[in-house]
Amino acid sequence: MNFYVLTLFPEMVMSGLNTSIIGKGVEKGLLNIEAINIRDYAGNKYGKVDDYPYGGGAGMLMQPGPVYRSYESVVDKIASERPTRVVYLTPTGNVFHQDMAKELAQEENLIFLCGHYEGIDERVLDKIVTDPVSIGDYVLTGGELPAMVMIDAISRFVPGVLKNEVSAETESFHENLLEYPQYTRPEEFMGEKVPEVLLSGHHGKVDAWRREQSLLRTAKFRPDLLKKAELTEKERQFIQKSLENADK
Ligand code: 6GU
Repeated sequence: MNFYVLTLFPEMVMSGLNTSIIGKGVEKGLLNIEAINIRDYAGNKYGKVDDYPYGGGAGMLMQPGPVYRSYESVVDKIASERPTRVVYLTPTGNVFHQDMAKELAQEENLIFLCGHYEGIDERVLDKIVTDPVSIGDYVLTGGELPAMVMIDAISRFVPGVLKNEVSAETESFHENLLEYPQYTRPEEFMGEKVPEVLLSGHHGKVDAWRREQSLLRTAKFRPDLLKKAELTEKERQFIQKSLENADK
């Protein structure tokens, strides 16, 4: 899968994605990440890419020309029949989530556009952006970190990137339930023992305990997710009972 990031800070994007599992994915040739410096398409000898907003107001805006030319350079390079989706990182976009990561991972090529200053001239956004995306309700100084967050989450769904393929699915947001707690050695840490059932070697009991823990955690920390989760009647009753006991 190819990721093309249009940015004023290419080193930031590249240095953040060359380590750990994503870096391995690049080494293995499963992922290709390229940062394109919008400033290289400034079209003037000063590398100036921003200007004052018409109508006044605080700060500077990125001009449409350099953004469009950097985009064109990528489109020419991809030379695909199919139009390539362009993700614009903006706090006013649709909020990113796991299903969106999974869906975007089906694409062969993705372009990310990172804004800076107070934003980007609307006309170029209208021309090229297909997917405006936010990573949550807070404001960041630029789109680079959100682009890196998205590339990480999407890459986990590219076959071969994760060692253990099942873990792309059986993780924190699978089936809209939070992940159960996990333990490794030592058996006792600062007086706290690993739950007995995990040492029992009884897989059926371990699975049942983990499922219960997922249900309890989700009910406690993310009750909003439970509405979307597929639960048996028995499981719904189990949650109801445990919530009643917690109130006492
Ligand atoms: Cl995608 N960009 C910026 N600048 N701030 C954000 C964001 C994106 N998502 C949340 N805050």
